[in-house]
Amino acid sequence: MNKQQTIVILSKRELEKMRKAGRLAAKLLQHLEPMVKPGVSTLELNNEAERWTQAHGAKSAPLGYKGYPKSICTSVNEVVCHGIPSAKQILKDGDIINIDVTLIVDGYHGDTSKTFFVGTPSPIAKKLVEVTKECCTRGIAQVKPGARIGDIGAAIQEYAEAQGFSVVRDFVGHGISNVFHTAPDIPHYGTRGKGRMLRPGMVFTIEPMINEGTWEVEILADGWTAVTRDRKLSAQFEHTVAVTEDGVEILTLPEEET
Ligand code: EYF
Ligand code: CO
Repeated sequence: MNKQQTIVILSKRELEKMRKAGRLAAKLLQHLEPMVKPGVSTLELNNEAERWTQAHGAKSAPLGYKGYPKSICTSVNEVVCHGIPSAKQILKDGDIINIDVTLIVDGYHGDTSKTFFVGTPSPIAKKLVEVTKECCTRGIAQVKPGARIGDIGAAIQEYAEAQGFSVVRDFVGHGISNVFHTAPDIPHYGTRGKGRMLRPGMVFTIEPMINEGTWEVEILADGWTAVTRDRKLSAQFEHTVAVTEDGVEILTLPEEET
């Protein structure tokens, strides 16, 4: 029989630490955005992210995590996730790039990502990125006490597929706190009313990866980089969220909401 995994409920003190980590991670994405231009290498983005993180007294969670070699993930065009920054990868007009950052502040993690346009996007790239952002928003809107994890995935899948796109199955959102990845898994596809019930104090990421073509992925020979099997475009947005007494709090926004 499958034993249910424990989902940790964070204390008020822990939630305050998650807010600090989430806000700093969001500010790092804001800081990197003006650098996203044709001619910039993904290694330059990585190095600036690492410099800024250290200057703000934080730590990059991906660096060394399970052996990952860099501080951020930079996933360009057909790369679904975990693209490794490289001096050889120079951004060009029309590319899309997801930058995924996770910072550790006072022991707690803030995990967020956005997909940016490099110069002027093609019509299909523009639509894919806009739909993926809306998928993330619709997933977050499902979060409240008493809702089920399946409600999140169903909302994302319904919208993505209605727009003619597909939802990646192999990578999911995750619980997050003083550890980077923990229970529960948050699939970005699914059935309403299914899965574990959400309770105040649960914290997890919602990070849909939406593909232009097939949902299937392959891992490149480097052992890290996930790409679409048909090499068509993929986009992603991610927030870290907390279930509150009456709904949801997005922890990875750049400023405190009043
Ligand atoms: C061994 C890594 C491990 N994993 C997840 C390690 O949740 C994330 N982003 O939202 C996330 C980010 C990173 C990450 C960065 C590095 N890793 C990557 C790929 C395979 C793998 O298996
Ligand atoms: Co994540």
